[in-house]
Amino acid sequence: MEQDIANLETEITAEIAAAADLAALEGIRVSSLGKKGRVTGLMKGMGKMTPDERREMGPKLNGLKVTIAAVIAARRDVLDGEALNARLTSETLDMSLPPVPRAMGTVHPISQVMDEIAEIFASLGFDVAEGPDLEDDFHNFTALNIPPEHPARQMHDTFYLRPDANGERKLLRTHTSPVQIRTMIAQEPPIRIIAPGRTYRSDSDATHTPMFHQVEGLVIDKSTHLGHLKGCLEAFLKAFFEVDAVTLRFRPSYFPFTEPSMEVDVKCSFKGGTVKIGEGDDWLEILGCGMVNRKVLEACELDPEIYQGFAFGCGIDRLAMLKYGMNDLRAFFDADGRWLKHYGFKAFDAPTIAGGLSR
Ligand code: 2NL
Repeated sequence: MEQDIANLETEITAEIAAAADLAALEGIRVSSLGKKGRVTGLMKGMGKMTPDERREMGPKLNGLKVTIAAVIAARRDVLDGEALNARLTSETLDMSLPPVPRAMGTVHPISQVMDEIAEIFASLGFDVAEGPDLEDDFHNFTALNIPPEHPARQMHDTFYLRPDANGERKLLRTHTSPVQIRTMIAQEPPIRIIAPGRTYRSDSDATHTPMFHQVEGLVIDKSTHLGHLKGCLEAFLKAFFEVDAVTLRFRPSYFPFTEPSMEVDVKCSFKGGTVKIGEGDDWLEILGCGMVNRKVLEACELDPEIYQGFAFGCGIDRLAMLKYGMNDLRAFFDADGRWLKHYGFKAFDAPTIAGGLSR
C-alpha cells in the first residue's frame, strides 16, 4: 500500500509536469482527484483495512491528496501565466490606427460647445475652473448674497439631499457660481476664469431639463470695469457664432450677486425658420451679467475698496441649439444613436482657434 502511494505520487506528478495546457491539466485533476480518480480509488480501499492499517495509511493517503492538489495548483499558475503571455504577444492593439468607421462614436454637441467656449476664453487669457456638483448652502447661496429666506432660493427649485449627521443639507448646485466663489476664496486676484459644467433645478418641460449646462465667467482685478465686460462678451460671441461682427444690447436687470446687473441681447434674424446671429433686426436674449456685488467680494474676504470685477452666466444647452439649429432641448439627453450620428461631431476635429471651431 505504501509503495502504491509513492508510485502514484511519482506517476501523477510526472503527468502534471508534462501537461502542456490547462485542458490537459484539468484532465489529470479529474483522473486523480475526481470521483473515479486514482487517488480517490485508493482512499475507497481504506474501507477494507483493519483499524491499525487505517490509522497508519489514512494520513498518508490524505497527504497524497493534498500534495497532488498543490502540485496541480502550482502548474495551473504557470500555465495561466503562459496563456496570458501568449495572448499579450498575439493580441496587439495599435492605438495609432484610425477607428473603424462603422463603430465610431461622435462628440455630443454640448461637449463640442463646451470645448469651443473653453478654447475661445483660453485665447482671451481665461482659465477653466471646476468644482463639485454637490454643494453646500454657503457656496451656492449665502456667499452670492442670497441669504436664507431670500425669494431667489425658492426660484431656484433646488434639489436638496437628506440632512447629514450634523443636520447639514447638501444640494445639487443650481448654477456654476459656487465654483467662482471657491476660486475667489482660494486665490488672490487677478482672477480670470470660466466655470462650465452641469447644473440642476427641479424643473422639467419643453424648455427646461432638471440637469442642464451653464458657463459662467469671472474677472476680478483692481480696475476691471463695464467696458472690459462689454469687450469680452463681444469678442466671445463673435468667435462663438463665427461672424465678423455682433451687435449687443444691454438691458438693466437684477441678480443678487451683481450690481449693476444686465441682460444681454444679440441682434439676429429669424427669417427662413432659422436664427442668424449678426444680421437682421430682431433681438435674442443670450446671457446675464454685471459687476460683482461688493457683498459677494466681502463673503470671499476680498476687499471691495481694492478689488472689483465683472461676472456673466449663460446656458450652454441653448447656445448649442442656437448655433447648431436644434429645436428640441429634450433630444440632448435621450441618448438616441441616430440623433447623435446626425448632430454629433467628429472626435478628431477638436475645436481650435487656429484650425476653426466647427467644421
Ligand atoms: C444668467 C445670469 C449670471 C453671474 C451669473 C456671478 C458669479 C459670481 C459673482 C457674481 Cl461668483 N456673479 N455670476 C452674474 C450675472 C449673471 O447669470 O442668466 N445665467 C443663466
